[in-house]
Amino acid sequence: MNKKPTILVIHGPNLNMLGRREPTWYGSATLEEIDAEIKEAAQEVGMTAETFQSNYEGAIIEKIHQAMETCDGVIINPAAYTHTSVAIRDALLMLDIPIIEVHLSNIYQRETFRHRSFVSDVATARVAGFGKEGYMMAVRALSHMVAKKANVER
Ligand code: CA2
Repeated sequence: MNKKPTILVIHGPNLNMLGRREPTWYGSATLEEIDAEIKEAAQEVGMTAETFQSNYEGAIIEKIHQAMETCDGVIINPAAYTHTSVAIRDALLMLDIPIIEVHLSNIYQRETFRHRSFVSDVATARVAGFGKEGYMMAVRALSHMVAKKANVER
């Protein structure tokens, strides 16, 4: 029997504080609640989701390296590293699986420094401004992308 596709969901710095501060931009759900919803959404479309959060750039990069061997797709909210990290961009460039960039807030309604993303042109697609629903949308979109890729490779 074929193994279920596995996706990795990466949350960048400070997202472990969700639900505790700044609900106007980021909503009131905690990261634990969002992760539980992501896993449920993945199950519903026949995939397994692993979730990971780190406040450290190097830890995120190492997780992306691991995904090269183990995952069929990646969802990433690089948080503030979106706007600064060439290193995370370079790590994502090594992947040949679909990547979806997610932001809780609409970064274009915010300060100009948030408008630049080092990840967007490396990602397959981007979701921004839908709050935590953006992750669920990304999971469903990724399931279509993964299925399409599997058909092509067969
Ligand atoms: O909208 C998003 O998802 C962001 O990636 C969130 C980042 C921000 O730097 C990006 O520009 C847009 C910030 C995450 C900070 O998370 C917090 C969570 C709770 C309380 C305070 C910050």
